[in-house]
Amino acid sequence: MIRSGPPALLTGSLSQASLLRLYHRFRALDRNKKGYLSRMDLQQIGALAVNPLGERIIDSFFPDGNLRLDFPGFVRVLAHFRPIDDEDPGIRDPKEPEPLNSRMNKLRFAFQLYDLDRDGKISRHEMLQVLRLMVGVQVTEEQLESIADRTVQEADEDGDGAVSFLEFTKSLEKMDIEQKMSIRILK
Ligand SMILES: [Ca+2]
Ligand SMILES: [Ca+2]
Repeated sequence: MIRSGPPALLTGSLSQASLLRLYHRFRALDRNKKGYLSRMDLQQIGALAVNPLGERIIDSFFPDGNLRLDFPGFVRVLAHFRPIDDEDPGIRDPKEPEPLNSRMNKLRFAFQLYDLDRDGKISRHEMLQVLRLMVGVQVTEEQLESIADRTVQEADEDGDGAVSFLEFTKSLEKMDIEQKMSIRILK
């Protein structure tokens, strides 16, 4: 018997076809056919395994200490990583919510990977923790600390010693965040 498509849910701007592909991906990752994904299931995703922030990104699939990721949750988080459609004319109904893969939402998502205690600011300590994940072992702790200091100082416009979301967006303005946050999770 052939099981039909994914359960009905609010899909935003996702097409039926990409939703179906996501559903197949979800079922393939669900190794024991549990009906949900665990952390271990997500750790099989190659793009996450090689991403220095992979574990942190996996955390974002499991808000509030949940251990189970259902299909709607999977779609919601993955939407952040979808490349922005080049053909998107950029004109949309203002009543429509902003698409999850918009630049602003990608920035917000990136920001919360740094902001561990969720106080709305990236402290020097939080910056240091992310850098530690991202750079190789050949860098000494002292070098890391000075990189963290410099990164925070460069972004910190109001001089409170931490990076607010606004400061974060400004310092990344020239970076191609869309490119960097578009992780191929679909094969
Ligand atoms: Ca913080
Ligand atoms: Ca600041």
